[in-house]
Amino acid sequence: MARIVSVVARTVRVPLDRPTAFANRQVLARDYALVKVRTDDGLEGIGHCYAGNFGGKVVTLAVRELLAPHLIGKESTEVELLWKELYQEVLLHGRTGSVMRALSILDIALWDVNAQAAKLPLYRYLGAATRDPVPAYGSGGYYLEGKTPEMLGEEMASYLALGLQGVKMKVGRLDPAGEEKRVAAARKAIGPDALLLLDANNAWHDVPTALRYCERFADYDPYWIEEPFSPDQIDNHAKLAERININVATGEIEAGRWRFKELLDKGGAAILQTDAAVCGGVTEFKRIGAMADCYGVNMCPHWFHDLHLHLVAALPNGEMVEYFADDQVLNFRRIIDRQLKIVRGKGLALPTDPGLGYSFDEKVIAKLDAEAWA
Ligand code: SMN
Ligand code: MG
Repeated sequence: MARIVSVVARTVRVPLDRPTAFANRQVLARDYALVKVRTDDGLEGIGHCYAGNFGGKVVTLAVRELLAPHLIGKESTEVELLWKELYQEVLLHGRTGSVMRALSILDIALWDVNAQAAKLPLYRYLGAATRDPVPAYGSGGYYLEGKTPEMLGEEMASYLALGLQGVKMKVGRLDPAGEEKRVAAARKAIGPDALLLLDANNAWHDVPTALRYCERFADYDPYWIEEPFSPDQIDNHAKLAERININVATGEIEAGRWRFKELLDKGGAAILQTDAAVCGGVTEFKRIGAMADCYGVNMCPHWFHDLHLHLVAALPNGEMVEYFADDQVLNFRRIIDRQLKIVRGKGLALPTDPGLGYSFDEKVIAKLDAEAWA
């Protein structure tokens, strides 16, 4: 039993070395909102989320103004109760988006501090569903000036060479013929058997357009097509899923178990990519994961491999982690003090340190901006 004695937050902006792009957005810098929750037994849990090119301060403000005051003096192990109370606070302000991200990262920090108190790595504290390394795919395949399909193919092959279980690339920025060339080059480079995943990042608005792309992609045997439409277009997801022989995966910017239930009820996703830092924290991720299992749907959470490794390893329907091999796309890697290890051909090694098993690298963070913890 431990009481929460302090909650602090700050925003950190990490510019990309080389601005990059996916279907219909450019990435120039990444804003991260960070929190630290301290308890009276001297332990500190952390939480973090991504907030786009410039949105970090919106999340940080929601933590500071709306949610943190509510946690002070509360018992940290009452995660379900605290979630319910924080959810009451977010109702007026955002059941998805920045305010839900604020709730999510506080919830993550509570799970981190509680697992530390139990002296268990988070996945064990959650009830370990495996003893083995966690399968992971190498994620990338972004659009860069001058990047040819052959160069994309080399990038994809390099992830397999690390000993990962599959690869993911972006699609949806070029016309269907241009995209087919990219997908063909990726398949050629990785061989016939490796998992190839395609991420459209909400590229399309209507089913006929999505079909024009997906029918071409089908020849290259992709395992999934990710986020073909905006998350609000649940019916479109379901209609597309009925028409193609590629699994539809989505969920990285969706929040709350109710919307995931609607998505599953309508047949809009064969794989969920729920992100604990977006959907409502570890508490909500567990609920969504258990519900998805009833629909025969596995969890392949969205990025932050350091966090999501624990959740994939803790759920019976946890399938794969999205892994970023360097600090270019997931430049969050630069601001923490530990990196995961790959067990060749098997996946990511399970961590042994208590809690999440990593902390923020304060020295690096201090150099990135002038904002203080508050
Ligand atoms: C993605 C989007 C935003 C931040 C990181 C990664 C991408 C993915 O959609 O699925 O990797
Ligand atoms: Mg994605």
